[in-house]
Amino acid sequence: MKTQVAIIGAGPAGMLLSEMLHQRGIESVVIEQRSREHVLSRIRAGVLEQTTVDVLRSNGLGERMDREGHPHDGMKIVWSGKEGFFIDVRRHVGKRFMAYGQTSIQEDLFAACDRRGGVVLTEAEDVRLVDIDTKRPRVMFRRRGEEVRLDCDFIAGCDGFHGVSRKAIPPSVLREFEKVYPFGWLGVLSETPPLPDIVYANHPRGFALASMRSPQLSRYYLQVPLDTHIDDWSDERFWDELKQRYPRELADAIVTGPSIEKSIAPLRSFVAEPMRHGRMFLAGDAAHIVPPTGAKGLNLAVSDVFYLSRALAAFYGNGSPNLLDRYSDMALRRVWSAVRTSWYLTNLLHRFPGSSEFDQRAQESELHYLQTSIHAQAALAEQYAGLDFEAAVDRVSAEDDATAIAVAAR
Ligand code: RFL
Ligand code: PHB
Repeated sequence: MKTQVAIIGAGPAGMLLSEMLHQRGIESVVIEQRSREHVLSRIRAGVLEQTTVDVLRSNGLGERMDREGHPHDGMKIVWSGKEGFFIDVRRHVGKRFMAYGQTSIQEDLFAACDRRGGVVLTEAEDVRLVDIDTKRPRVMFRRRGEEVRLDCDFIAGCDGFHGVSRKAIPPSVLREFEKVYPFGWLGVLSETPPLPDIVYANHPRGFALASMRSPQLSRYYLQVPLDTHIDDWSDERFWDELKQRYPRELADAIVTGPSIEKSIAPLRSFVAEPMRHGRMFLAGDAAHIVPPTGAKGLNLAVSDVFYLSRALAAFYGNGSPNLLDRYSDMALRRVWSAVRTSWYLTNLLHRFPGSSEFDQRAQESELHYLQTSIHAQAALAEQYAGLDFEAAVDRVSAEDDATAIAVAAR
C-alpha cells in the first residue's frame, strides 16, 4: 500500500488530521490498533477552547457541535465549602468555550471520514515505524493475519501516550519531562441535568469538579487516592462524597441518578521534545500529557493538528519545508503554556497528601488573591482560554490563515 501521510492512531488527533489533510487535497491512511466500537465508546474530554471550536467549524465539523454543544463563558471556583467566584473568560479576553464531548467529536470525525470514503484500518497489530529518518519511511503491521506494508512520504504519530511512535525517536535525540501527581480522578457520567456552570472545588476532603455534556448529561469528578478500586465506589457513595465537597447551595442543586460510566484516571504532566524526527511528526497525547484540571489535552491535540496540517499543506503546495521545520517549536510553545496552566490549577485545587500547614496556608492565600483581585482573575482567564495560534510566515491557504487571524484578533 502507498499513501502520502500515514497516520498512526484514530483518536481525535489522527482522525482530525486525516480530515484536514483531505480538505487540502492530501491523501492519508489511518492505522488504529483498537476496533472502531472501542474508539467510539471512550468517554473523555468535554471542554473545547475557542480555537478548537474555530478549527472544527472551519473544517466542516461544527454543525452538530453548534446544535448540541453548550457555549459558556468561563468557570467557577469554590473552596473550603464557601461560595466561590467566577473566572469570566469572555469578559477578560473575549473568548468562549463549548461543552461538547470528545465522544461526539469522534463520532462526527468517523461520519465525515465515511462520507468521503477515507481509509481507517482498525485492529492493526504490531505496528512498526521504519526508516523514519529517510525520504521513504514506511509503516509495517499485521491485520487479519496478514503482514501489511504502507509506504508514505510522512508519518504522523497520533497514537496517544502509550503508542509506538514516540518510541521510534532514538533515545539520544528524545528528551522527556515528566511530573506524576499522587492522586487520580474518579469520573462519573450520569443522565441528569448538570449545574449551569462548570465548577471546580477545593475542599479539605479533596478536589471535585462538576461539568456537563448536554442539558441531560452531567460529568462529575472526585480526587481519589491512587490505590482506589472502582468497585468500592457505589453510585450512592460517589454522590454523597461529591456533595460534601461543594457548598450547601450547590450540593443541593446537584441532581443525582444512576451512573452510566465510571472510571479512574491518574494525573500526569509529560512533554516529549522534539515533536519530530526525520519524516515522523508527533501530535496530541503521543507527545504530551496534561492533568485534566486545565481541560487542555484535547485542545492541544487540535492545535498540534492545526500546525501540522498547515505545514504539510505548505510542503505539498509549494515545496517549502519551512513550516515542517518549525512545527515542533511552534507546537511546543502552546504545549508548554498549557502544561504550565494545568500544573498550576492542579496545585491550586487539589489537596496533596503529606502537604504541610505552610503549603495549605499558601494555597488558601492564592485562592483568596484570585477571589479578590480582578488582575489575578484576568491572568487566569487568559491562561485558561489558551494561547492564540501563531500565524504562518509562509502563506499557505487563506482558510487556515483566516482562522489564525480571526483567533488572534479576539
Ligand atoms: P488518544 O485519544 O489517546 O488516541 C490515540 C489513538 O491511538 C491508538 N493507538 C494505536 N494505534 C495504532 N498502533 C498503536 N501502537 C497504537 N497505540 C495507540 C489508540 O487506540 C487511540 O485510538 O490521543 P489523541 O488523539 O492525541 O487525543 C488526546 C485526547 O484524547 C486527550 O488529550 C483528552 O481526552 C484529555 N482530556 C481532556 N482534554 C481536554 O481538552 N478537555 C477536557 O475536558 C479533558 N478531560 C481528558 C479529560 C482525559 C481524561 N482521561 C481519561 C485521560 C478527562 C479525562 C478523565
Ligand atoms: C469534563 O467535562 O470532562 C472536564 C471539564 C473540565 C476539566 C476536565 C474535564 O478541567
